Amino acid sequence: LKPHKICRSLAYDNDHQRFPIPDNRVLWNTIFPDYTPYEYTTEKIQRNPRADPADPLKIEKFNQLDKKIDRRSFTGQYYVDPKTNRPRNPNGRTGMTGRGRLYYWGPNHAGDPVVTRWLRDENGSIVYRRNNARDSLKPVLEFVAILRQDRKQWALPGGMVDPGEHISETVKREFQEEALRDGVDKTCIDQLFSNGVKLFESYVDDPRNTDNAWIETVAVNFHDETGQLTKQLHLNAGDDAEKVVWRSIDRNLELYACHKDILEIVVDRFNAYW
Ligand code: RP5
Ligand code: MG
Ligand code: MG
Repeated sequence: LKPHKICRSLAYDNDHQRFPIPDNRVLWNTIFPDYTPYEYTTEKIQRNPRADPADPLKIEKFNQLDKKIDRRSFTGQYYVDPKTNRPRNPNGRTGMTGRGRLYYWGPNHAGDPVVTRWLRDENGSIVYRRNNARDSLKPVLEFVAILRQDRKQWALPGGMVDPGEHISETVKREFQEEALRDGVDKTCIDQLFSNGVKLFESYVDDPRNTDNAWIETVAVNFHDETGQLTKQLHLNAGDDAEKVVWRSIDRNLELYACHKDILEIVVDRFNAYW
């Protein structure tokens, strides 16, 4: 695990400040006697019947599949405080306790669809680029990106796994909600989403993470080799997406959370330009 950084940046929902943590005090096994994190769970989460109860002592199945809620972590067994029954963020301190805006104590599972095709010129030929004269020319990939309403950052059109939902359903549903606003050619989308390749499953350095609640994601790649399938897609931003576009992939992208790391994996998969 890379040490998290984004979920230590101070402001949470503008007026809630995390306790500042120096880089060498992030891990739980470093001593930090002055550490007094800010406790925060939004009112909305506290009132939401689909979110976890306010008191984690009511939850018996951390680190297990709890009916329809998967409380297991990709990082392995996480620590749960025996007194409070609060799970502890496996990646270290965040300066905030409680759940912030997250539904569940412990891991909150998400899915990220990485829909790709080759970047083509007006004639339909694949575009090749190189970073410098010594590199070989490599084909350029593009992916479907959304502009997140909450942070005004470009991102993958991902979302949280619904209770009981399989990840393959999550990525397809979220893509339709955020990138197609549900109005689509169904056969085209079914075909595109019929063979996904898992790229990554991991803890995410998401700005909403706290010491007791965090996001983990599975990123799945759906690649349209000929570009014929995605030609028929009418991108249309919906739900928490403000815009949706095809964006070419390279090392200069600046994306939400760990989404750039995910794209680097897809670039490796196709030996594409970066
Ligand atoms: C990120 O938050 C995940 O990688 C996923 O893209 C997203 C899920 O949250 P919402 O889009 O539902 O807010 O950490
Ligand atoms: Mg969504
Ligand atoms: Mg989303």
